Amino acid sequence: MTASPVRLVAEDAPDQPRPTTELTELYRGFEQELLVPLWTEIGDLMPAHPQSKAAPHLWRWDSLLPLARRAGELVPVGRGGERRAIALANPSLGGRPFASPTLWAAIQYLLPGEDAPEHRHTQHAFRFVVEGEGVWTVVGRDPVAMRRGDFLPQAGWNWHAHHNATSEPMAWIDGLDIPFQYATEAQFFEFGRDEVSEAERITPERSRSERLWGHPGLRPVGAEPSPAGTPLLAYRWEHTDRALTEQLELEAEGFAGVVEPGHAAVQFSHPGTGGDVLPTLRTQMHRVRRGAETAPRREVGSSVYQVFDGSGTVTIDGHTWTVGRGDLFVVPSWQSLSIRSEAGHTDSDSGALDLFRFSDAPVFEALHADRVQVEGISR
Ligand code: GTQ
Ligand code: FE2
Repeated sequence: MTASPVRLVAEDAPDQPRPTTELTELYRGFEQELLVPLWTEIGDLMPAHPQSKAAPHLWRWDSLLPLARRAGELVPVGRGGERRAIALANPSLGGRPFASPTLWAAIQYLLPGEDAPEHRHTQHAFRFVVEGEGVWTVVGRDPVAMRRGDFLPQAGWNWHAHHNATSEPMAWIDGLDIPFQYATEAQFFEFGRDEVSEAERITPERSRSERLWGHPGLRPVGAEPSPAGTPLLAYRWEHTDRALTEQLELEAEGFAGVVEPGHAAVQFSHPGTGGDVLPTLRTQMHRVRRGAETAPRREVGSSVYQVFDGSGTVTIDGHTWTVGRGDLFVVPSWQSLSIRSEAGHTDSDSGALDLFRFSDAPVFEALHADRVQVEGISR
């Protein structure tokens, strides 16, 4: 890992005159008038490449889940706190509940019969389910079932609530752009109704959004979705899994389509625009064939990954961790990541390492600030 830049005391900045009484007085003058010269700050402000304040870090599902369960026993869910969500706090971000400078990642837990009350906010959000089922997330009064492998986006400013309609507790992960909107001071929030009617606490197999928008390559004529967020509220595992399986099959048959040898990936997309599902968040599912390893790659912007299935090792800027189902890790801006799929227990037929990924890439692309480097090749 590269050392973080040192903030220089004025006299130690490069090419500075010897300290004199006059110079000391000059700096005192700057301080009194609330002025800071560039030459003492430039290493931190304008580094040669991004020097993330965040650290790479791994959170183990086996540690998170028992704590979420315990929170289920001890902490009620209701108005005010709104959600029993426990956020990953990057060890280098001062204890703030930020996985990276832009990304929020949390484990949320809901007991049988519980309701997380209705609210809306400008922060864009999604749910991803690594295990279990039984919760319906109700977005714009459309109840959407959540099951293992499903990805459920929910664009900012939509009313939403969650209810557990079964006899089992359920945990899942939330991803939001909370730190990004915190930094840019762009947030709005509103409480919804305190109680929803019994008629709304229904548990349909298919949501209205899926019935309208969930048909591959077919868009309903006459529906005008907002380009700011996908109208499709659930991306089901059976489709994601099949897409990845068929990419790798095609590779084995000698046809193109994979990211790199042994590595297939799909991006969740807005069915009306083909762009990202959410304005600030990019979401993907990756599958690395057993025994394969991805080329070290660095990107502007940060990512959080959750292992969905399989096992292996991940190396982020020289730190290597072994990973298994449910484990979450963060890749800070411009730190290189490579993933190696290794033999281990899997439930799936593929025996591969499956990873869900979310990142802040759309922000950087919108600003033309995106850059990628793969094994020394710049793009
Ligand atoms: O489920 O609505 O993890 O509003 C953080 C903020 C989840 C949610 C979080 C939220 C939610
Ligand atoms: Fe919310």
